[in-house]
Amino acid sequence: MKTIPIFFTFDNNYVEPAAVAFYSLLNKAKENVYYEMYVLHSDITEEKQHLLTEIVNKKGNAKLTFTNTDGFLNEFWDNGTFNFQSSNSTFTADTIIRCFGSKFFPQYDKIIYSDVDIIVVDDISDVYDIDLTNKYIAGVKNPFTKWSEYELSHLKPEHYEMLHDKYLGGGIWVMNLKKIREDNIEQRMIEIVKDESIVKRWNDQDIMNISCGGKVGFLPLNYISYPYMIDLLSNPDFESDYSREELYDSIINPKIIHFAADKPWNSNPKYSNLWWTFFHYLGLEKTKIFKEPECINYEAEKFKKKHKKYKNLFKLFLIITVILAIFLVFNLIF
Ligand SMILES: [Mn+2]
Repeated sequence: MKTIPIFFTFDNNYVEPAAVAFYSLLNKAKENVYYEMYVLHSDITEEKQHLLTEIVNKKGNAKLTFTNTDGFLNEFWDNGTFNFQSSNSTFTADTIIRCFGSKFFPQYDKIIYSDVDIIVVDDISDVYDIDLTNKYIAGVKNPFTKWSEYELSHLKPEHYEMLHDKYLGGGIWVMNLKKIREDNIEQRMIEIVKDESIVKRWNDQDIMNISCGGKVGFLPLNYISYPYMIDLLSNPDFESDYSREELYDSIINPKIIHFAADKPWNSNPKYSNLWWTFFHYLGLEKTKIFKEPECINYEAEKFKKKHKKYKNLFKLFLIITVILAIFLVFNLIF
């Protein structure tokens, strides 16, 4: 049996997406894989914790533990030194807690961190074996830095110089907790959190990338398959650090679908139908983060309409047949 620790950080609003993520992860896990799952949070209710535990227990190949981190980093929030320059309105303290896995998991030398705006569509246990010698972390390189200047334009020149071709995106990280502790990277992270001159446009990603100083490893792009990559590939001007082969492979052989931009619960990105299928299968209920009423039903509605059209045609055919039959019988008798 291969036991793999993995942790997540989200708040009470993200329990339903997390339920989909958890179930999809365990559903695709190989038979010899067991996940030690951890949630770092500050406000998830007992009821919602129970809901997630039930879903994890359903598959039986994992154990789920909740850790309340309330208060951690508060000093940086309350006195306003945290530089809140974020394009992401749902960004909370729970977002940067994920950088501090080394603090919360002293029992592990290595751990996986994963977002919950995902669907796992293949076994991902292999990522845990990546060689992290002399590296603090491994993740998927941001594939858009060549294409869009905005991705890294907020970095200081020295940070840009150091990171422009190795800036890790979010979604999934394998963290070398041992080396992070040995080299006291936590302290560096806190300094970056405090430093107002460092713009944290991508929050946790900026903190992690800058503090690790480019000592990072890379996972294949199919560990973070972006739903909108299909459209980008049809644009002849699109360029990326990833090869054409890798870009296409992320769509053809995805392991994790990452709804990095639009989310299925408040928009309609590609693969929304798959996400909603998990949602309904697990008997989940919509909460206040759900903006779009029923993204899933676009196709279903089309099918219904088509079906109705044929039903009406069939009715018409029946009526004509009956009239013809009456007419025939009438003619035969008289
Ligand atoms: Mn995400």
